[in-house]
Amino acid sequence: MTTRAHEINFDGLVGPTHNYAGLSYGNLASTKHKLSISHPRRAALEGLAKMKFLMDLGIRQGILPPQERPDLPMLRQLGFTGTDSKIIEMSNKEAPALLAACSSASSMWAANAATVSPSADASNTRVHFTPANLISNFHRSIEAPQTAAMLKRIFGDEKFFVHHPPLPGAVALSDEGAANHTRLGIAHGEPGLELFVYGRVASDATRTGPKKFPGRQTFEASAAIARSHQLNSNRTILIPQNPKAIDAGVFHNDVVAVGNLNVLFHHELAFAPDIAKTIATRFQVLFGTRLRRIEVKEKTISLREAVQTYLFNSQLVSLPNGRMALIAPWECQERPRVKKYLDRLISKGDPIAAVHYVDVRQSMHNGGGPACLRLRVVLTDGQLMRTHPGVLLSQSLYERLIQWVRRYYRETLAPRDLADPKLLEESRAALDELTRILQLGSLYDFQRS
Ligand code: SUG
Repeated sequence: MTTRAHEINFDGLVGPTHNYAGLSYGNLASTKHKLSISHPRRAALEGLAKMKFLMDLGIRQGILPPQERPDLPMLRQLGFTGTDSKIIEMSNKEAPALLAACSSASSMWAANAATVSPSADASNTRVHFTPANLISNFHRSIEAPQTAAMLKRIFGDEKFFVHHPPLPGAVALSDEGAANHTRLGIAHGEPGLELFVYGRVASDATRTGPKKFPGRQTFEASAAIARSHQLNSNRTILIPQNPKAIDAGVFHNDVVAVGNLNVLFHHELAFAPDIAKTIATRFQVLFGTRLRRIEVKEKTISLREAVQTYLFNSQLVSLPNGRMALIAPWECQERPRVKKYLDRLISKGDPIAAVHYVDVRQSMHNGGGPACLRLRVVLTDGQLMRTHPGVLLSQSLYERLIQWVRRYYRETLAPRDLADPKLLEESRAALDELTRILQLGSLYDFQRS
């Protein structure tokens, strides 16, 4: 008998310090918008509107709270002393890049929070979580400890959930979480086929990699996670990313590919040549049915246009009626060629029945589309019962969160505002209130000290 399971998207709620600091080399949008003025309130409302849209489609939706920013404990660890205001002042004066990194709201991109394997895939039949170490960028590497604590709080029951520590913070084990991980199969509750895509092999310096931008995910990191999640090696494929894609600004594989159940939607240059066919063959052998592979040729939509529109960073979701829909970034309908492609794709009605465009432009300006904002967690009914209910979206929670954002978030944030000690106070007040709304208890360091 099939175990009933649901894929739940847990979206990272955008934090009050959302800003454009140009922190991510190889992420073209982040570089382009460096030092422009951000709109934290709009960003958070856009994110919430996307969550509500999915909920209204009948898809379960979860929320991951933002992290404590600016990260005062980290600034202290970096040698700044004195009162909180003094620390902000001195770090702004002596090391503004560190203050910007410690103020980033980057935990919103929950696809990078962790890699999650459903219990159906793990030999010990528990759900496995490995928070990503995110060591490729300092501002992201500081997310791991808070992510680990938060996931343990939400998925606390050890009988159902296994929490691995983030991989060691070494260049050879650089891990960017579920952004480089896709799961295919025939039903969410059945054993699947897990794809891990890596950008470089740390132990093989002779291998031809990207020339311009760094590959963030290593083979070694992906392999370690597949091992500790107790996955069946026959149902796991480690896949090299195409170096051309990385050099075109594809720092995570989810910018050029997205999969759901028996559908894999990807750009021709997403993977190293012929890999997509290998995936299809393995799928056929394992499930006795054909993988519906939608490959978009470079001549139809170039990598450049894929990166500009984040077409493949759409969420590919199963609707309650069994059909699939694509939740695409707004930017896709602004590009006639991409819009035309999508119109044609859905006119067939199968395997993708509809496209819905969502406006997450504040996040997009930092290189984060709809799929970057969510962490997919497959849970059975029993596991869902053991998940902290306070973070599951409902109409009333949505309305409370809208009010909360309107009350605490600034309209705009200029780069110089990161030096304003009031921003720290406001952010703490907001997060303190949020932990009450989500019934999370004292989650943050400042609530305990
Ligand atoms: O890691 N941007 C994020 C975007 C992450 C997108 N996630 C996925 N593709 N899954 C990153 O590059 C920019 C922050 C700044 O520049 O202020 C940033 O961190």
